[in-house]
Amino acid sequence: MSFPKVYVENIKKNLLHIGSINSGNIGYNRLAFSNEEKKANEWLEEQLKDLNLSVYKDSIGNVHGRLGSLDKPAIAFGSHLDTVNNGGLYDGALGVIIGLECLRVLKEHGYQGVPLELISFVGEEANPLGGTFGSRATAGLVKDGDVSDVEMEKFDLNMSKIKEARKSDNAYLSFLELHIEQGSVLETTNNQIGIVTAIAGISRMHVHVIGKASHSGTTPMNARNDALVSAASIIQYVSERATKQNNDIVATVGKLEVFPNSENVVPGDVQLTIEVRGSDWHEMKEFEQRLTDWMNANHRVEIAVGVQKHPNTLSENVQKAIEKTCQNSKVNYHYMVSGANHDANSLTELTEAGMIFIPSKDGLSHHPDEYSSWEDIEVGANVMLQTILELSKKVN
Ligand code: HGY
Ligand code: MN
Ligand code: MN
Repeated sequence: MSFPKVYVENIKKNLLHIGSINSGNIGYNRLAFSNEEKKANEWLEEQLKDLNLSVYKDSIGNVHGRLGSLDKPAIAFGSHLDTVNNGGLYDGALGVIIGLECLRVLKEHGYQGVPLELISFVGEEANPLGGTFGSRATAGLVKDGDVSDVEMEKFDLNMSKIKEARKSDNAYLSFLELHIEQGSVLETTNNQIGIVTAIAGISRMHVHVIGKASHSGTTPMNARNDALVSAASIIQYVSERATKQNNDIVATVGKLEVFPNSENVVPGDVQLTIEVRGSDWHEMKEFEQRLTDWMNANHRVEIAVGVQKHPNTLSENVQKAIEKTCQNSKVNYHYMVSGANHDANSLTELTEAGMIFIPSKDGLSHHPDEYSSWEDIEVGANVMLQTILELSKKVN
């Protein structure tokens, strides 16, 4: 087979089309399980059918497009088409669109190797069922009791559909995800490709801060029990403690609700989520315990455990295949840990998973101004294409 290359104009056209499926006017909005996510995946199904590939949507909405036999293990690759609120054009969608272009090019070049399968996973971003939902279900990581029936029914889901989406341990030979870095390591080290060695763990605590609602005009300042003032000191403490850590732990309070949330009522209750990430689970748990002890000693709180995703190392074999491709293509690369979570993390449960990062301008992501250059995108897409071939050679 002659040396296949991607056609970056295709990637640009398709990515901008996906970006046009948008429910909002600030940034890109295709929330998990929204009509926009569904429409984007329906468009992808059409593109895959136009390539005469074997296409199907599984029982929870993940879209699969396969080049080659359906009854042999495949090399899989993909990402997600949902976004955060007011998100960027590239997060998730770039990996799916580049996977589509790789399938198109390889089919055009008469590829005859091991089966190749593109997967677009639903519900990767934070959502009531827990992020990386579609890939966790594929890997059998969504267990009975993880999600309430009420929440599942909101998205027309149930445990039997979730279990039906699970793939067997030998379904895939490997899984590869191309993604924007969403940080500034590649930019500051002047590299075009990141080879991901591990994905940080995520642990979330849902904290109910308890105060006492009262009239904002008649309650003296020294007689108040203001839940929002307590929440503010908790948020300050979380940020200060995380900053003082001498490890890679980061901690965020990105979601907060005030009750009754009225201008003339002293806040009685606050619901907030503390998210802790890091590459060492034991350090993360120690840090959380410190927060919990301090909150219990200084405020009235009820704490519920949220999403718990352990950090995972990625496959050495896949890392080496990406490295070999970069060396052959004379592209400078950098080994690195991912602070963001990805569907590849879920797939480590099922097969050898790896990730290719391309640079994010100013390290910005989950923001309308998220940007990666078409030059970096073309380099990344060709590294993805050649890595797929490198992995398929290892099998034949
Ligand atoms: O939260 C994450 O790390 C990913 O962007 N869903
Ligand atoms: Mn994201
Ligand atoms: Mn993503």
